Amino acid sequence: MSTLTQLVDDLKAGRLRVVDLTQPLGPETPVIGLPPIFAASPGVTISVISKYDDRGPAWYWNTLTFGEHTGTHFDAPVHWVTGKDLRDNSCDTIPARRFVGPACVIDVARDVDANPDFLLTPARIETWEAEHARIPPGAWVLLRTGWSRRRDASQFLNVASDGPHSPGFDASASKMLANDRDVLGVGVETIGTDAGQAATFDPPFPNHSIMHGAGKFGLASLCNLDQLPPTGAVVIAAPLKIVGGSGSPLRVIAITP
Ligand code: 23J
Ligand code: MN
Repeated sequence: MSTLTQLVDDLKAGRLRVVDLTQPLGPETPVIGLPPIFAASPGVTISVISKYDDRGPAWYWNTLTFGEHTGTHFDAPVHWVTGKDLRDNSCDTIPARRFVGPACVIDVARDVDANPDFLLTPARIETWEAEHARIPPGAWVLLRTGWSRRRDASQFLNVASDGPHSPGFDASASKMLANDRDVLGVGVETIGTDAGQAATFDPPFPNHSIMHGAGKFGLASLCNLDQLPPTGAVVIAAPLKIVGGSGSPLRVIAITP
């Protein structure tokens, strides 16, 4: 039997499952708040073109307005200045092969419960690798923080007087994953792939800076990571083919035992 015949059979028999790692996209979707000196991204607007009415008697459709980096979304290398001159760095030019890879799920939810500013370190990645396997080239590394349990926008954004507080990556961990492990990219449950306080880090937003400078991707606002094993799932994360696009909302699908 071919691999794909086996895949279809296993899905049908329930030996494999499809897990949706995507949050709903709508007017309630929270948007990232950057320091006020920077331009803001708009929230989601959905307006009806027609709905079985005099504007279109037999059809319903909407116009959508939102920033490319809204809700569950993909970050392309061209999103960051460090990736602006790389080849195939935008949503329309990245080869589709690079949207599919094995998932390595690193569970730090308990650490994040104790410290919302938790940062993943190389030591923590090595501990995970000692327990599971070395992160293979071309993997999606998914940081399971439990942050998607925060349903309420104010809890999800977690903004204090000194800015947002949410977990992310130490710069050294981003370098290890991008350069030494050659991942496809990283995925997170938070609003962006950098920690809430990352505007104050050196360099600012180190995960974006390092990942995109190395031609790697980001996935933000994922959910249901608690339904994935540490290894063994395959993730498909294919953005809209926006010409020159820096990112896009997308449906992220995992196939898992
Ligand atoms: C622009 C500036 C900073 C950040 C971001 C965007 C994102 O998180 C994003 O969605 O890429 S941190
Ligand atoms: Mn983004």
